[in-house]
Amino acid sequence: MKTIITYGTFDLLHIGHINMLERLRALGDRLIVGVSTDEFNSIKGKNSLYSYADRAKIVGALRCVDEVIPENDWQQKCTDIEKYSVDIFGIGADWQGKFDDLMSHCEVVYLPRTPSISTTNLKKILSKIDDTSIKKIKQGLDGVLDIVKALE
Ligand code: C2G
Repeated sequence: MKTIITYGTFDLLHIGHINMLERLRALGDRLIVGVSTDEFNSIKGKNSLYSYADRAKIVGALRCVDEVIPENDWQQKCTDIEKYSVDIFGIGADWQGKFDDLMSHCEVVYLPRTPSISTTNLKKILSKIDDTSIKKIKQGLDGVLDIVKALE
């Protein structure tokens, strides 16, 4: 039984997250995911749209995920690796080298990220749909409706 562990915020779950988790799961038999709590996210300078409870539930619902635990701080990785008898710690290459200190506890792998998708970009796109844009969209749709009515 080969156990893999990874950590992340996993807010607005997208294909990049899914690809990473599936690739990590394929390295062994059990994947444990530490989902960052809301308190830890503020320490990380991140403000997630979904609460910890929702993000943990969403990640836990994935077939490739066997167990979800809360990520409360940077230090817990060493104890988690011992506690869950972890063989491989894995994370995206955006953290390249940052967790090499864990190599004394288990194998450490950095996997390439999925290009051109991120929660930050999704949030930017979603935030663009402001009132002005909605008004413009409505005007456009009203115009189309007028044409359709004129054709009747
Ligand atoms: N990821 C990816 N491709 C993307 C976006 C994210 O492969 N396009 C991967 C990241 O590299 C990471 C995982 O998905 O391995 C989760 O990413 P985040 O939710 O952004 O997690 P992060 O805030 O980096 O938290 O202690 C470690 C931290 O908790 C990591």
